Amino acid sequence: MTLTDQQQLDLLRQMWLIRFFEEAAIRLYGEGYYRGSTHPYIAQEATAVAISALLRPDDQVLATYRGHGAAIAKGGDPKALMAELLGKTTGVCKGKGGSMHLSEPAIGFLGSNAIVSAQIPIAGGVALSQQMDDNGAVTVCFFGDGASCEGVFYETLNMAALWNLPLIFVVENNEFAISTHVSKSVSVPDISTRAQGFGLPGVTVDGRDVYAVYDAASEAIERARRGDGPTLLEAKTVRWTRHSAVSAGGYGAGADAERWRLTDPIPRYTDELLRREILSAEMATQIENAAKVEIDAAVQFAIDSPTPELAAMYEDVFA
Ligand SMILES: Cc1ncc(C[n+]2csc(CCOP(=O)(O)OP(=O)(O)O)c2C)c(N)n1
Repeated sequence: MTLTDQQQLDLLRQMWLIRFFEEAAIRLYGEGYYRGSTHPYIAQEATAVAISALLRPDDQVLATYRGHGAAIAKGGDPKALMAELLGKTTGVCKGKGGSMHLSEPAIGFLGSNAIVSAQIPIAGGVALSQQMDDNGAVTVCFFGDGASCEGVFYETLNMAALWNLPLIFVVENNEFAISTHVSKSVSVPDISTRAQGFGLPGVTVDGRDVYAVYDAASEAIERARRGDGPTLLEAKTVRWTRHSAVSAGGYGAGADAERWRLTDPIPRYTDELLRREILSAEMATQIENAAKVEIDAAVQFAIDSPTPELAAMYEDVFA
């Protein structure tokens, strides 16, 4: 599959939407608009947008608590997502999920999950149901380098390989699990090589490179749609910000600033679009400004939306 010029421009728009959404989420948290926490997807935008560009509406995505970007990339409405963070009735889960429990089945975003690696076996079950429905739909499961050290990851790799499930495991290696560097927790240089032990293809790409992610994901998704089974795709990136709005971990203020700048996927992708003459400098500014306006409107919408009535606590609860 190849991307049209319009699709390539749209990916830039989505990356800016995610970047501004995350910056607003951090700011609003700091200003006391919501509690819990928030885990920024800043600097990882290229991975979610490139993969989602290949997905159908009925393909399913599962993500971690760092899942705002995956939700937006799958077509989530920033207004309803921001309202969810703020616990408002207009949120995707009527304000009961919050930042770490976003879910919008109607667009194929089954959910983000606060428990490290918990979404991986769930994704195995989702892919199994797609296989039984035999409709060519696939499941994409995002998780981190830390999650790739959990037992359920290996159990799911094994069963998914055994049953040829239409599942794409996407490990976003952002070098850190809170404050533990990947060199202290993972025994191999490339997490993707762990696929070999399960007889699966494993591929490592630069997760900050839209085209590299797109090409690798394209192969993995086509393989899954053909019924040839899962792939482990590793997207290498760098976490810029603290682990979350409330926790420590990661870099101290100002440290590695140059590295952050060099690895920012947005200017990198912008430069590539300019080089390919798909984008002009003027269009680049327009796309960035329009995304800013859209996120500002989402913030205002979320702030202005009502909080749930107490009685709503008993709605949508199953036993
Ligand atoms: C089962 C479980 N253990 C521990 C935690 C606490 N915890 C939250 S995030 C995190 C780090 C996970 O790192 P990684 O999988 O690399 O993803 P990242 O946060 O870098 O995206 C930990 C240990 C948790 N939420 N769930």
